[in-house]
Amino acid sequence: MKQAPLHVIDSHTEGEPTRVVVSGGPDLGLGPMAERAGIFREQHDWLRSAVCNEPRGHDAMVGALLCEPYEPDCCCGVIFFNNVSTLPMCIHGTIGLVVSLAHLGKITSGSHRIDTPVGVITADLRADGSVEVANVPSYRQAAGVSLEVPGWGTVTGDVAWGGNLCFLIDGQGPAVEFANLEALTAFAWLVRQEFGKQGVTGDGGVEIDHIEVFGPPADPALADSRNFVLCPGKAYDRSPCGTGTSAKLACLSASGKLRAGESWRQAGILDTVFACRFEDLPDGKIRPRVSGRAWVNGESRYHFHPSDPFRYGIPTHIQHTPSS
Ligand code: PYC
Repeated sequence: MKQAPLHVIDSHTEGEPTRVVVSGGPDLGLGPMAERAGIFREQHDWLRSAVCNEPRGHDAMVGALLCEPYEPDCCCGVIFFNNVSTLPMCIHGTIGLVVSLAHLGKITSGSHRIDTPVGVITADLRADGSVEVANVPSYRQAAGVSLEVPGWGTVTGDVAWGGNLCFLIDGQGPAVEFANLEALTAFAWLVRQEFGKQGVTGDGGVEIDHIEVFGPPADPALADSRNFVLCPGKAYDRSPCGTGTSAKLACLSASGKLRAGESWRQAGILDTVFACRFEDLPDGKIRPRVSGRAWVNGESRYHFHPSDPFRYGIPTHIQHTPSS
């Protein structure tokens, strides 16, 4: 059967790209978003690879498949994915999705509920174009987890859920500076591999696949902290990573360093900033609110010529075991 062209909108959120698949995607049924994400992973991985891998994409690309929602009162559903698999959640991608939907005239300023595989989130598109996302409940799963990392000795950090499962390291590893991108990537990848080798996972066997390294901000007047975040496909997040920042807020809350309603400005490695706060939830978790800006910067139709050997992308060499 001939594959229909895909219509995609490109944007970047504080530097990190999002590619929204607006139409032409596969029929995943009308079940809950987690079920549809499973069908997408198992039966339609070609779309993920066609959108995120070369020659159309690159390792940092995050895709967002626009779907009909399952949950009532949502404006849409979404499945996020990257160069290696699906992502349970993506905040920079949500900000990119909202700005893309506004660009298409599908939504206007105001509050919008969005259905995702890990729960309903709310995105507020403000008059100034910025977007605040109220994320899924986030929490610290473990504090002071240590592991031996070759060449670095004992590395200690916290494990926290912010829509993706993150390991947060503060003050160890290479200095968090743009000039150290390669060293930071090598360090974070070693940490990630060590978790794999030692079989250390989060609650329910979920893979710890976002590694974050924190350091002081370039300018304390503009941010409270600067991070480097290595995503599951070995690409660093160009933005401050919204799920990683949600995990950070959960750790700050758990250690009593930040209280509900207080502001946290998280800079990423490009010194772009997410402005954040959180609410306490009755079960001890928090609801992070992360705001940032995105810009639409492209729009395409993808064609799939049967003679093109790379119409479904060049498979990545990065090894990854999807856990959700
Ligand atoms: O902003 O949550 C995020 C994110 C996850 C992976 C890349 N960006």
